[in-house]
Amino acid sequence: MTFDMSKFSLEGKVALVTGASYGIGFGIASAFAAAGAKIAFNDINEAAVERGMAAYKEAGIDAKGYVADVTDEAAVNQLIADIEQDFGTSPDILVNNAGIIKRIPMLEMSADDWRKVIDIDLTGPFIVSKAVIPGMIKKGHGKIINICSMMSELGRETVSAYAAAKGGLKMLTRNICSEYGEHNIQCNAIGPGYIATPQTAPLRERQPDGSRHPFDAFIVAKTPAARWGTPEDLQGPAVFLASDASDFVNGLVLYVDGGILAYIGKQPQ
Ligand code: NAP
Ligand code: GCO
Repeated sequence: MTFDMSKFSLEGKVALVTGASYGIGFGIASAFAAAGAKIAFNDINEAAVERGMAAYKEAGIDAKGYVADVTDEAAVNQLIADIEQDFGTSPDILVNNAGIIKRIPMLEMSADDWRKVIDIDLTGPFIVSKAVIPGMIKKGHGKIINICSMMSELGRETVSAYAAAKGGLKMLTRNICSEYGEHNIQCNAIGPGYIATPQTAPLRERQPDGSRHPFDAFIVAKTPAARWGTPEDLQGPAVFLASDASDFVNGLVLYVDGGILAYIGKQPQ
């Protein structure tokens, strides 16, 4: 029995990565391009899309950017129609990456702030998945990758809305798997650990005395790899889940966390 390495190729595929002007989404889209995929991405405003286009161009990637808020169903349906127009086909691969976090103690969090996080981090992936699945059914194949989190498994102070959304996104992943697996659509998730991006920059800021942020030191002590992750750490797992090599993998949350979820943490010295 031989193994055809071309199963890891994304040649001829169209990938939509949401919120991918920078950060984890940009890293994943860049890996997909290297694996042969054509790249579409969206962001919430023209300025962000332009910044993203410049970054892809600098990386030698011919990506197309679109303005669309993932919580706006009409805008998302127009996004998919525009992609079909521009690429000649609907997305074969969707990465629901766009997301926000609000770090507020629950008793101080307004219902509006709660709703905004849930709307972007959970309802957004529902809306975008609903828009791309019909095209995947027509094609007879599709790959959906939801970007979950360690907070799909664990809570911590100040991130109640985010953890609830990412826990829900884990179950949405399993439900899309259950409902559309018979159409050869695989819906999986990546659960990044703590990754150095703008979203976590406040947790890594140097203190006024120049020392490391206490949370920075805490995460490094809690992670067997003894470091923060980078978007590059997520590229190989994302290409695997977007490729034919994972056609019998469905409903999985693949944690890419340096081992943090497996580790009780280093004894304080
Ligand atoms: P990031 O640096 O904050 O980037 C988030 C991206 O999503 C930005 O491009 C942002 O655009 C976009 N976005 C926000 N709201 C949007 C909306 N309504 N519609 C369309 N785009 C929207 O975050 P990141 O660290 O790269 O994280 C990306 C994903 O990974 C998120 O889902 C996050 O929850 C998840 N994650 C991150 C970590 C980590 O440690 N960094 C770990 C686990 C999971 P604007 O800049 O224009 O707002
Ligand atoms: C936080 C962090 C985390 C990471 C990530 C961990 O405030 O605890 O932002 O939520 O972003 O989700 O997997």
